[in-house]
Amino acid sequence: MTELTAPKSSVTAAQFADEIRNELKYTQGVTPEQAKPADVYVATATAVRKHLMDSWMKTQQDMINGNTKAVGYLSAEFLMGKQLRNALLNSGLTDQFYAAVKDLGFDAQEVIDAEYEPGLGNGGLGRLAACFIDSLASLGVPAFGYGIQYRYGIFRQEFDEEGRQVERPDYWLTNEAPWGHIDYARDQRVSFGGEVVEEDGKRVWKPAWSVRAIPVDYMVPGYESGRVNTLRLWQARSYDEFDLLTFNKSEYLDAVKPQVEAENISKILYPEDSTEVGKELRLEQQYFFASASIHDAIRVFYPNQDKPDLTTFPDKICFQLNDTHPVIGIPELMRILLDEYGYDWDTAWDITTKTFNYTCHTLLPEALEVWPVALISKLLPRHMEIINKINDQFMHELEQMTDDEAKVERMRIVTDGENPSVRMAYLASYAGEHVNGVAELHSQLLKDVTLRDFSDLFPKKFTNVTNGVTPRRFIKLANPGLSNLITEGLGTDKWLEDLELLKNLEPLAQDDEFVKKFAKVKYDNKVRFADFAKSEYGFDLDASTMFDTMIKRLHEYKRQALKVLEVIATYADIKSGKVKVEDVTPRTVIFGAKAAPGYYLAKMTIQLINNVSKVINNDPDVMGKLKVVFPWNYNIRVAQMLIPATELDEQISQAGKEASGTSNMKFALNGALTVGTLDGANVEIRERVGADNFFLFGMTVDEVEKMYSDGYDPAKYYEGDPRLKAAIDMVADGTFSNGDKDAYAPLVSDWLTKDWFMTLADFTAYHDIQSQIETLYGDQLEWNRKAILNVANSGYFSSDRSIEDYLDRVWMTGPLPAAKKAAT
Ligand code: NBX
Repeated sequence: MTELTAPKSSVTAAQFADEIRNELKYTQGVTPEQAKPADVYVATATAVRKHLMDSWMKTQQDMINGNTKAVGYLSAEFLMGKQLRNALLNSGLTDQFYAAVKDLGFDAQEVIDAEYEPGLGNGGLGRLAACFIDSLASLGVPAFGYGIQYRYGIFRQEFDEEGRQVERPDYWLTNEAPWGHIDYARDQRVSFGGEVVEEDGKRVWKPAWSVRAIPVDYMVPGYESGRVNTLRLWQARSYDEFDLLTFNKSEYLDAVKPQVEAENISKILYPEDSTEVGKELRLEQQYFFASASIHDAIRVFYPNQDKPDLTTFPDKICFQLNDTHPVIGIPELMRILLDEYGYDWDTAWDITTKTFNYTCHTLLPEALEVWPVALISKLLPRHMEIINKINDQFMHELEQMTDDEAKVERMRIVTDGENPSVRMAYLASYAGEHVNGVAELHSQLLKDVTLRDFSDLFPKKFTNVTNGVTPRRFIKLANPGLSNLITEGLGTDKWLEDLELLKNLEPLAQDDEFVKKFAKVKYDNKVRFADFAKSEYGFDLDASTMFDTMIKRLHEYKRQALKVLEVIATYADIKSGKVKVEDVTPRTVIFGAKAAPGYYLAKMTIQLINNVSKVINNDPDVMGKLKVVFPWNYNIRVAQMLIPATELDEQISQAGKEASGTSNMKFALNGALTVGTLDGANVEIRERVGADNFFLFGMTVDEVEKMYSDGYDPAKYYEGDPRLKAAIDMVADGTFSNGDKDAYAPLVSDWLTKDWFMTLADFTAYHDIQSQIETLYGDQLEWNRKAILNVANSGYFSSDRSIEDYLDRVWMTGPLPAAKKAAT
């Protein structure tokens, strides 16, 4: 595959080959003849890091010495994807790499494949964090990403004989991981448990146990910016000594956690998405990285100062809370200021409330984190005192602001009653300077529904920042064919830094020659994916069929069930002769999804899709017309292959449930057409690409709300649409379970009696729009024109734009003075 010329480093291919040889010798201890692709990978990564070193150090110096406020992006997840090609691209060494590796006698793809993908995130939220740190560096904004270096990332998904999801541990650190640098000298102590005692009129926390937080630093090179930021992921290690000196209580043995367990804190990423578990270890993780990161920021910005003036802290850095996971950082900063630095409450509160901002990523009430007071008291007793005091202060303020007692009661951060708990979203909404949702509709619903009381009382806090994706990884690296065509069409590759330039492609949608070239790129990407799917999964895909893709976490609200029921109904139509096989547009339906291990119905849906796939793919009656595949273990690498190959993108969640979505942006930018509901960022995508170039269907938020309040009866829809009835009956009668009628009974029963996300109510509209899709697909020139218009009008969805919006609306800061690219 040819790579487009990257911004050039002055290093020649021959020099780069020498550098790789050098690393092979001095870090790997092998000759080029002995080396394996994995050695060349490590040697290359090491060489690239050295190229970035000067820029990295300069960026840190400028940040500390300058007057530009930095951003600390606190996130429990950073779903980075593989680093090598991205680092080469951003450091301008892509061409040199391909030439050098060839010169050394290696296959570049094998070297790239030697990198194990770090899966340190669940889905959209974690990937967004990765896109944001790429954009921060590319814009030259001084920033840290702060998170956890989990030993095990998101589980590796397999399917068993019966099509069920099986979770396997993802031990991503089995081999050398050259991108992370462990910095033992900049460790932090993080303490837990114990008690709070009164000493000289002061509250003093006597923790029971501590862990050592050790930073692992990853360089985050900006594209063409000359800036290299830091992603600092904390690893938990035990201290050798037992620091239990302060103990005098009888519960000593209970309260003291053996130090050997300390390392569990960073052992595993919780594989949850939108269902809260409330596990103690998870709270430990959250506090662990929040505490270490805040202390680290103080260390960085006030080097060698015993008594720094922390009233200037909000001028040095602001922390963005990526959902509620790091919200425990709020009472932690209060504690640091009060107990470690001796500030009075009001000063500490003033500093804290100027430092934090909160992004909410959900609309599902069950996904808003709530921690039992009992648990926080046990693990972080001093923090619980501080949270109680914040709550008291808040209640007092509220009483001054409103006479509505019910409202004051509703807004409690610490709930009353038998099992009191702390609502982390409320704590963040009160203490945070700004609160934002992740798409227009989502931010509006936060204001109108989820956080309404807060937005009524503090309207200025609330804002929107629509999500975005990095065009470097998701167009340039993922889709070299389209990248070349865009550059050819625009006559420049500046679009990689200013994605709104894509707008200038619009006239080319009317140029048949260009449209044909575009169609060819898409076709080649389909062939590329088919080859990949063959070698990786053993699938036989036909690139002349429509590639229709649904990739996202498996969740009821996302409604994978709607897609699979439509597939089954189409299958039934063909089988029964209702639809002539020659009238069917040949389609390959591709699913990618992981389900949380404890999410019963989601896992059953995976099993159903797999077995529908087995039946349909082996039925000669539909051969060549309909195929369903479910590549297991969907991850960033698969996304980078599949998104460019997709023609139809499914974004079919129930309106009012998907906060934003970000794959919808990646698809539009890669020239897929979307079939979607008016949900999340779909609304804005449709506005921009034009209603004619987007397949809209289904109920709106208002219609959904009305239906909930009128009373929803899914059985009515089952009875009312014969295709839907036929599809559900097939699931119930054992067609997809070797005659076992009970296999999917819980799913069928849920559809017919509950169907909380109204899949059945939207089914008929979904089918109707699919018919329109088939008609348009018959006219390839028209289809591809619309696809080009999607690309041309999606420039807004660059994460660079999202970051600009955060700078203007939330962080009130900007780039460092332009860096000269450090000599490479
Ligand atoms: O965040 C996702 C939303 O569902 C998407 O609509 C949105 O586009 C994306 C970025 O804003 N949320 C998400 O991915 N959540 C999680 O992964 C998650 C992880 C752990 C957890 C709860 C949610 N405990």
